Amino acid sequence: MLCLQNNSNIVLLGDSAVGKTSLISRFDAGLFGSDYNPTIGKKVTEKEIFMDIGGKPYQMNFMIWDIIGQKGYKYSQTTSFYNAKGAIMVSDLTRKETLASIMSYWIPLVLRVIGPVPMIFLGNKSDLLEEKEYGLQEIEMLAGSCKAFGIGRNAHVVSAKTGENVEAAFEDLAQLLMTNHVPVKLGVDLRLMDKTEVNSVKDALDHIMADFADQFGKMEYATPFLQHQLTISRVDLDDPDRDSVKRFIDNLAMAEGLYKEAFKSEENQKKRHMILMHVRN
Ligand SMILES: Nc1nc2c(ncn2[C@@H]2O[C@H](COP(=O)(O)OP(=O)(O)OP(=O)(O)O)[C@@H](O)[C@H]2O)c(=O)[nH]1
Ligand SMILES: [Mg+2]
Repeated sequence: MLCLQNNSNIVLLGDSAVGKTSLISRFDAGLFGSDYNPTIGKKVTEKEIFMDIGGKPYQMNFMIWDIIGQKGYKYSQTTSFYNAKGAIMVSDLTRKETLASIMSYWIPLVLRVIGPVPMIFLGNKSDLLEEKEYGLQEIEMLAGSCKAFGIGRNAHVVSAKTGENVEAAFEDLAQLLMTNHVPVKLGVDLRLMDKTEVNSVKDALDHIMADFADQFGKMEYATPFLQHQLTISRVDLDDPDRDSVKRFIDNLAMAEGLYKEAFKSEENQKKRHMILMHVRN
């Protein structure tokens, strides 16, 4: 029988360590690891699912984007997901503040960058029963305020560790994407976004990474370079200090020197040090 196909880019968003990468790995490969390696830049996973909607077979081809989760890296985040068709908002059931930041940080960012696309809301780590700080009811309340972005089931309690509800959650998003009209983009000019909001060392680092990725072509290609340079410069993404970001700028310039003309990498280096000099803390 003929199968209707749909291709969709989707993005997982939520604070650091809520389990975005783990959910993708569970969904894609059925695997779970207890080590924590923060995601930097952007990684893409392709996965298709087959569904039956109203008696008709559907195939959904997902391109799943996993991006930097640290709050404050708005510019890098923005360049990573600006043409996503849907979003999975992940919070950690053992940390209530991660649910609050879906409302205060992640939804506003999505609305500003891509507009009101279908979203689903997951509370992850349901296996940690003893440490739970909230449950499905609170997630449903939050999801309820976003019903306008797609009608259907859009809240789940999940576990990347046990696999509970993980597949069902992705299927719900697929269903929302297939049955709801995706509104047109807001048309935000990403290059102009937040250029004036560089107030801290973290903001400066965010802009420097986004600028590097912008010149490199795409965030996903730039990711391995950025990751390596951040590691050798000993930058702590949660709380970057000025000296480590200076090392990062110099190391980036050295790396860029390998494939760019010398004057261009020097110009970049100067520009990036200037950005850092202009922030106070
Ligand atoms: N018990 C339990 N631990 C989990 C679960 N999901 C993720 N973890 C653990 O939580 C930690 C963070 O998981 P990640 O998947 O790396 O989190 P993330 O949201 O991708 O983090 P960033 O990339 O920094 O934004 C890791 O140590 C995981 O093993 C879960 O369902 N149950
Ligand atoms: Mg991650």
